[in-house]
Amino acid sequence: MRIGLVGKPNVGKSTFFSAATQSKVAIANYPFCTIEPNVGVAFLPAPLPCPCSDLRITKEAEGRLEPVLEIDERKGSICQPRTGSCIAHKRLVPVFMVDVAGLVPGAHSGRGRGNEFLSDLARCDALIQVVDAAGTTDIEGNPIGVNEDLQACQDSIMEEHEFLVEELSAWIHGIIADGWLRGARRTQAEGDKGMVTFLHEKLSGLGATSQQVKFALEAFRENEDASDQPWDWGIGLKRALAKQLRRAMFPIHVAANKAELAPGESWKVLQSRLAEEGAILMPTMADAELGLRRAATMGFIEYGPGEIDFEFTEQGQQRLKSVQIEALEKMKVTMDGFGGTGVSILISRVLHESLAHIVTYPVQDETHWTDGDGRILPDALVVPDDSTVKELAYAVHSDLGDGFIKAIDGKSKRVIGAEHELSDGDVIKIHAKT
Ligand SMILES: Nc1nc2c(ncn2[C@@H]2O[C@H](COP(=O)(O)OP(=O)(O)OP(=O)(O)O)[C@@H](O)[C@H]2O)c(=O)[nH]1
Ligand SMILES: [Mg+2]
Repeated sequence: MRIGLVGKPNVGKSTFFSAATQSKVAIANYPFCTIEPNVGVAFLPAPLPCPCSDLRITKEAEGRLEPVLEIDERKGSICQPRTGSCIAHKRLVPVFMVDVAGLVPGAHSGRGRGNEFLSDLARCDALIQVVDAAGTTDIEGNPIGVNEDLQACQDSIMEEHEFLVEELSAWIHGIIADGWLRGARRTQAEGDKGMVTFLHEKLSGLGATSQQVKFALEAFRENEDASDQPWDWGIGLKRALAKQLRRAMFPIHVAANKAELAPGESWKVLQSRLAEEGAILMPTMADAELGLRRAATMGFIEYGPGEIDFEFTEQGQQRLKSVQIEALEKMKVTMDGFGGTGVSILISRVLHESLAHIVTYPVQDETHWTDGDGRILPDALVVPDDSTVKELAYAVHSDLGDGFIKAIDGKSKRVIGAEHELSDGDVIKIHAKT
């Protein structure tokens, strides 16, 4: 799964990215600080317990493992994740994040980083738009100080969101309008089925699936009076189609960032409008999240992603300066008001509520659930919930997909075929020609 962070310049995209992925990137209070996209991995808890809990039960029953001890730091987990971690069978799984350059009006026609920016977003399963909830920047990202006027903040958030939606639609429109006549004529014998094929071909480079295209065309048909033949459609209809394609291909959720500076709940209006479309908006404080994660890494506080509070460690109490402690104490109060910094919770909600997905565990040995080196359940892969075994094979490695012979379900030990649909928490051994 891949989530793109978008928005106008200087709103906190890189800060959000850095906090979520624990990677160092350039952050500064001026527009276009980021030019080349940053790609990183955020680790989120899997919805179901890690299969190492089943493995523990079996091993204990066979007398090969002692019951969990009080002092066990991993609280019973016995898997050996190559990336992420697992404590008390709560497995953290990878979700890819992309942080791109700021988007300015007219990007689809080449302004700012233009089309290149837009292609950085291709292949994202969902987008999180970071908006400036406190109106501290103009539409091009230049600092203008905190805006004390709630109405003005509310309006600027709406404007930011609408312009992103418009830019993405205009971009998609540009792609489908290119060669439209020829394409539309070519598919005329097949009706809408041919249209889906044509649009899918055009948009597959952006990661569109034929399912998404089909869905968009249906929504377009429901909303528009397009009784003419497609080659006669004017710009209005093509734009309306592009709008539906944008919705299907790039669902947009919103982080109302710098929330602690906002003069009130400036995001409420946009939040309720997005809720009607099934999109999520949460107030966030990316800067605070980044600071807390750093303090936790240095051992000054105890804080985990998504938690709504933190505690000072003994080392923190001894080594932090009093101004630092004061600042953190203040943050505690703010976090209490918002229910945390919002960063991890927003990503988790986007993953769980909007991207239908499951977590699967490929292994080499279906009996012991290990890889070639004896590591227990080394990998956890997040894949769409309708994925087949063969698609999983491709997700692991293209060679495994190309040479696919059969797979074995590690739980039931049954042989399963290429088209078998996977379930959440499956442990799978793939046999392939090498
Ligand atoms: N007050 C406040 N400031 C924040 C927050 N998040 C980020 N910032 C500040 O906003 C400024 C811009 O942050 P960046 O992360 O560089 O913004 P960006 O959107 O990546 O900017 P570009 O790469 O230029 O498009 C920096 O000064 C950050 O410290 C927040 O939650 N609250
Ligand atoms: Mg940036």
